[in-house]
Amino acid sequence: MNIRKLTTTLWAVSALTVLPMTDAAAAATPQPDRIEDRSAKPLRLWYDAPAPDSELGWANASMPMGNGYMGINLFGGIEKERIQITENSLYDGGGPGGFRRRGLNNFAEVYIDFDHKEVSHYQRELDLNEAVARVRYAQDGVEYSREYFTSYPDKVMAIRLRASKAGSLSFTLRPTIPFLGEAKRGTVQAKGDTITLSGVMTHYQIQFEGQFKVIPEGGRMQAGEGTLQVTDADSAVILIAVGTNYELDPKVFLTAEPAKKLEGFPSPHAKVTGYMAAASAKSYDELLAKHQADYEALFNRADLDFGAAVPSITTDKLVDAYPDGRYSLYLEELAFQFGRYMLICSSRPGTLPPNLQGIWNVYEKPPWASQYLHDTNVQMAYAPVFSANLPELFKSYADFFKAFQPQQEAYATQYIKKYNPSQLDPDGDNGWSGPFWANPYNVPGKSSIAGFGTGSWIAQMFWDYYDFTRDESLLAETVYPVMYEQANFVSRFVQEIDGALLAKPSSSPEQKIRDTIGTTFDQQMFYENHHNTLKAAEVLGRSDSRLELYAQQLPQLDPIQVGKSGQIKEFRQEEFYCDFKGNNGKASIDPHHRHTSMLLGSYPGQLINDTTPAWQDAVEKTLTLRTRKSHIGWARAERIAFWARVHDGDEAYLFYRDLLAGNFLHNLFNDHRGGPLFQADGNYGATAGVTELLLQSQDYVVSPLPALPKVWPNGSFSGLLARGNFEVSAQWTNAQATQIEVLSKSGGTLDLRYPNVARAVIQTAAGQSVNFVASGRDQIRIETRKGTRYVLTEIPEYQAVAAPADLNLVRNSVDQVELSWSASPDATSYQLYRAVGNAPDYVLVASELTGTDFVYRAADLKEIEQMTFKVTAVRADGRESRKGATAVCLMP
Ligand code: FUC
Repeated sequence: MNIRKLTTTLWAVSALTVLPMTDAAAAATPQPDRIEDRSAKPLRLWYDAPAPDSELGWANASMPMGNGYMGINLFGGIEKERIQITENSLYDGGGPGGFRRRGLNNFAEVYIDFDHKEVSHYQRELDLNEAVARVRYAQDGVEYSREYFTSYPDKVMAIRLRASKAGSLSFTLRPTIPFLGEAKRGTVQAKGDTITLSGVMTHYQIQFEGQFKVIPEGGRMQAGEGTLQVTDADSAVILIAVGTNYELDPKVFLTAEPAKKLEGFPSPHAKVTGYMAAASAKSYDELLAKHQADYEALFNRADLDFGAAVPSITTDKLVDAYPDGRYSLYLEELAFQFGRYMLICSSRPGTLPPNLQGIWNVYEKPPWASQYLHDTNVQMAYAPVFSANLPELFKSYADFFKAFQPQQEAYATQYIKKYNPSQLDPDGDNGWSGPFWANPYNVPGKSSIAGFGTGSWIAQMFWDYYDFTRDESLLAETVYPVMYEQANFVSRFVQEIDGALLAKPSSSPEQKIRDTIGTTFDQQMFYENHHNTLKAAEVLGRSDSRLELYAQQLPQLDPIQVGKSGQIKEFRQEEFYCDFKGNNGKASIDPHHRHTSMLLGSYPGQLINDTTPAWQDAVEKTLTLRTRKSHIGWARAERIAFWARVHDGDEAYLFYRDLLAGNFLHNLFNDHRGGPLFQADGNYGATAGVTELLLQSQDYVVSPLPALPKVWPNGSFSGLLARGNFEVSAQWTNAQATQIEVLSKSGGTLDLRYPNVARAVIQTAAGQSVNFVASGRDQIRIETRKGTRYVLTEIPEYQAVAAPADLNLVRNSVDQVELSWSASPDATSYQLYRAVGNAPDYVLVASELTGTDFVYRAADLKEIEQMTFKVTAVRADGRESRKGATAVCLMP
């Protein structure tokens, strides 16, 4: 049985059966907050009162919807329903420059006035299973219900208003244009069954239009001044379509004169009229069915279950209870799904990508102008797009990028001329340089706030677009050219300094020290893109002229520097954690800064992974030093993922908890830093972070449950995506996987890591036996067939070996180090490793140590300035602890 359909039916059934709404009858009626009445878990936000009709109500309590063409915030008002519409191209570029521009504008405020006041049994809900919102209540023995959805295939919002008694539905539809004035002119006119709202946003000469069509059943309809009044109807459908004359075209970015950017593009009237004509030719039920099929094809791909019971309290109460220590598992599941929901609402092919506020903006001057910020925020919006199995949603960004790329190519030539003129291609073949912020009309080029690494970070998203989908034509046509030309820019931009090829100037996003050389942010991003470009060229069999140069440059890009505190340095000049004072010796690095850009090689990058354990330990050390002090939403989300990548699910979970407790509002919008100030990145990032706890594949080894927190001992997930286009599901009990399933969507080699996996029963879903090669006890390789599902069961239990702790060392002479550590309860012996300087991996230097101290001597010690020691525990069964006790040893 399809549970989504059942949910709808129950609403419909209860809508008919609760009448008359006496208390006794109401009690006997299936209430939608009772999970026991349903066959499966509903994912929904629900409330027993409308969202307050205020700015705060918008941010905190309204229910977001969207189809890429429009974002909706729905209040569910009784006397006055308020539907706020956002269209991501309606942008006011006026006001002072940069971030201080006025920015994205509120498209429309739509009201539906009802003659309802003293109502009972009020409920509103946003159902994530179907992407449908509902409101219902009773008045004078009549039950009123409303249903809302935004359809991507039909490009409209549809609303159905119903009453349980014929002839009792009366309302006035009243769309308005907010913030009319010099910057925005427009009118609202009603004629026949349609209201047309149209006007011009003057700065960029954006023509906008919205059409609102009312289709009543029974009763009468009358047009007023920009209104449609319906009286005594049985029910009614309202359809909404919006648009502007914006088109994604390089010309928009390359044209300097604001008023000329959209010149020549047709008025939106024909387009919006076409959407409306096509949609109104269908019945409401047809529109709904098409919407559900489209949405569910994306949403139902992935699922998550920590065994939460569905709470009987409203979502606002659930959110409020969470910081009080009532850590609802349901909220933890819901927030994961909500980020996926928001991405589906805000990032559809053919529409603009999600900006800082996704596709939801009520303001005239939104925070940071609702732009696209490329030093973390855009990347975070897309952080879950591949891993949470929604790869086609990246297309909206890929198309946006393509439109502004020519402008970035023009900048690239300017920057090479300015910063490294000897490398300039006089014909302008200098690749493209990384932007910082962008909006649908402008990309202003370099900013010393961010560093040029933003470009390679963008290219990394493109690489992942291929790497998770393994679509070779996508690689050839879309992905590779972006990567190759980014590497082109980088290969000309870097300068040889102290034997390395370094960015100059270089910044680490948002740190006060700017325009220095070779920050880890820039170097890591450059390295990853050079590396991945070479890989992509290999897949495609390309031999383009600069590939050889990229290969030569790669080792000199020197991406990782380990500091004297054992940290990954953020600045090359840093020695101990955050001690670099800038070029002038006076600046300071914020040791608890929200940005942790030096760790991007660990996440979302691939450079630091399980094959580079010394770097992994340096990441962990850095995270420990960065502490939990930052209360910025997206930064908390990002740290879930960082901790997941170093396999510490419990620490990662604390950031998830902080985020849900400290940043999530009643409608689950992420509050950036109080205010509330809504930023969508923390929502998308929460989903991405949770995904990293459940599945990783950065080193091309598919790793289910790599960092499971203790608080989720039992559960399951399904339909997450790993590199190589493997769709993975798992079930676990007492923190042990009981079943792992991998669907090979492109064929190819599957490497899979899980403790004791080599002793599992491995079959296809059809029950055929599977040939595999084991590499040790914990890793297997299967040459998969495309379309085949591989099922692993009877995986022998595994208990992790506890690591030793508190490694102390005394280097009492140049060639001798005395080490001691606290015992592991599991150890029968210990192993000692060292990693010299910036080495990614350790070398084993002593084993079968039975005590908790050791004197280490080595002939080469006197030449070593800095190294990291690590002690691990070995159990009687030969198993070694994954983590160890580490300490940095410096020259005395
Ligand atoms: C970057 C971040 C801020 C904020 C802003 C919109 O500058 O450092 O925290 O998210 O973008």
